[in-house]
Amino acid sequence: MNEILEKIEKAGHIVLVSHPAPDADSIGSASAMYGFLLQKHKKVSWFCKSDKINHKLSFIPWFENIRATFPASADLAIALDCADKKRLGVDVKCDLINIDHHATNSSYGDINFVKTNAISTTEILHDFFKENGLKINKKMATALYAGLLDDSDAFLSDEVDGTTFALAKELIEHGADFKLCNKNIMKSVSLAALRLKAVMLKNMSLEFDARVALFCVSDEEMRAAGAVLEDCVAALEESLKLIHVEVALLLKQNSDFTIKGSLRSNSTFDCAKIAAKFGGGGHMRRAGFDIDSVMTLDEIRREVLNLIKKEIVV
Ligand SMILES: [Mn+2]
Repeated sequence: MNEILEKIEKAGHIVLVSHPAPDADSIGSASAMYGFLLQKHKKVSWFCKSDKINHKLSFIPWFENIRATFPASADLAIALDCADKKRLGVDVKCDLINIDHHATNSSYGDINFVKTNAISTTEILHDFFKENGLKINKKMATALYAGLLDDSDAFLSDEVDGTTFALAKELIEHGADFKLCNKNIMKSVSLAALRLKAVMLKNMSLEFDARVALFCVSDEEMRAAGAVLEDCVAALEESLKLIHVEVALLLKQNSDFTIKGSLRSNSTFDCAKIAAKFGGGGHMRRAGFDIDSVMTLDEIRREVLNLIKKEIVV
């Protein structure tokens, strides 16, 4: 039997882990696994260290079961879409299975099921269910589709090819409610997100002959808009549509004055390489990092821009 299925079989209480400030892929993959474990009549919990999870994702099955406290009685944890141990948001003491598609994944699990060529973690899970002859019900299919839709940038990203559409077709045949996913993930926006976008676009600066778009967002601006990190990312990604822009950088101040950095690119510029210099990670075209040093936002801005300058091909 597959070693992951063997671990699941033996476990008494399984906890699924989505990363803090989760996206549709981390929630979707955990949700699909949740559905599978319910079918197997397993005791299952779902942990995510975030006090405010993007409400847009609440349509994903079993979302209401997410908890911010890690259950002490769990004897097996399964991390979904978490590139490194820090992303778990908790020091996991029990057995740990790491299922992910990030190129920077540090193989931190007891079992590591990492496929960096997968477009989403939900693609890995779909293949896992399929190859092991496991039933994908409608709810699981919808959850898997949500991750695929979001991580493929609504089938617009460069990694998309025929297999992506074939996967979408298969999930729809399993009953995935793709219209519900479209409506919630692609076609809905909160008032907070719109208000924050206005502030961000107004304050955006263009660097290096307009090849880099830079956003600095203070905690005060976040609170005034009532926005969450994902709202910043939407405006960040939009700036890549500007004709000369290749790299977009966001430096967001957290309430404890630490800084969250997010990078996006639409060229061969390697975001993960820059993020790694600050202990972060991700993919070539999207990466992130956290800085909790005593540096000010201004100092961090200068340092990151210097690194970008060195990497950007002239
Ligand atoms: Mn992902």
